[in-house]
Amino acid sequence: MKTSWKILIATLSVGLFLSACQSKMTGIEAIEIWARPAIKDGNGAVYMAVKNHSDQADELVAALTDVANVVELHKSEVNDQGVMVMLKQDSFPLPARGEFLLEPGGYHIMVLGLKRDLKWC
Ligand SMILES: [Cu+2]
Repeated sequence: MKTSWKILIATLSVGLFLSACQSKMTGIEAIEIWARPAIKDGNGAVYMAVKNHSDQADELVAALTDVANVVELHKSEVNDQGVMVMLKQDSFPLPARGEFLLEPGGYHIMVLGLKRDLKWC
């Protein structure tokens, strides 16, 4: 059965700590989670690898956090005028027994309206 996943991004009071929903029962795992430093009231991007250890394709449909007013799934790409743009996505595919990479210049979780600075831990 296909499940729609949401990633939870949490914070500690000092620096940035990210954790993600992980389920050994269903086999969805988020690893290597990181974000560039960003300032309060600004925007930031979160990157990670999402592994699907199960035999069925799945999808990531949302991300949740308490550090931003809005969280969106985005894809960066160069448009036909040669300008880098970010496009909101409805979901990210999680292929069976595969991995989906969120990385600079590609897919990412966009955090808009930061409630505090994001700092390196
Ligand atoms: Cu973005």
